[in-house]
Amino acid sequence: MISGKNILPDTLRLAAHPLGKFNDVATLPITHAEIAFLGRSNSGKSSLLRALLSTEKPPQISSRPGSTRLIQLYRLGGTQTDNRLTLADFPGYGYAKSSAVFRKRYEQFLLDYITRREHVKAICLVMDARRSLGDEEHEICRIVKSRRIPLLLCLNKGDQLNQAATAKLKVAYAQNKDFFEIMLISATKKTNLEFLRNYIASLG
Ligand SMILES: Nc1nc2c(ncn2[C@@H]2O[C@H](COP(=O)(O)OP(=O)(O)O)[C@@H](O)[C@H]2O)c(=O)[nH]1
Ligand SMILES: [Mg+2]
Repeated sequence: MISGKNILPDTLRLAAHPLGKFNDVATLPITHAEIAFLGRSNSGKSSLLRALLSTEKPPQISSRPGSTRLIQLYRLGGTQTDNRLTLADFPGYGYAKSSAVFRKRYEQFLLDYITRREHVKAICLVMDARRSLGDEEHEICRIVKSRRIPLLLCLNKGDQLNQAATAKLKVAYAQNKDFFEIMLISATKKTNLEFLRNYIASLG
């Protein structure tokens, strides 16, 4: 697991152009290469993208779980036509108030995305570091593995863990082989984002 207190300076944020918000996989524009940010609602996906990207319409952060239900796309580089990596901010799953219909729809959405989009280069799973991997996360691991694309785990809100909890977490994930890389980060404090930033930059 990659952990540490290094803060990503704002000057290193990646320039990105917002491509818009989309309802479902079928309406997404064709892209050249893509990385998607998935995770439970409120885990900090949008905060993470805000910390990594410099863009005129940054993803909205909400303390109210389940408020973003659309896929929001960003293209690296200054303009819409740059033939570079696209980052997809996904809506979250698993919040208590969501209807069964929406949960079902989300599951389909994720499956569609992971199985149909040919140019997905990597998936980044964002999880509150205080939670453990649950059924949804194991399901995501299974689906992503079947496509043989790298799955990165961002354990977010690391700023909320004390030393003892951090040490425990490292032990808990030491033997885990499900992920290409595991990072203990804080999206709001912008700590330990260097690996992910460089990884994204390397994809295009
Ligand atoms: N303490 C702490 N709170 C965070 C962090 N990242 C996100 N949050 C908070 O978690 C809530 C949900 O964040 P958001 O990015 O909207 O999550 P999303 O639903 O996964 O997109 C907001 O209140 C954020 O301020 C973090 O690294 N540390
Ligand atoms: Mg969000």
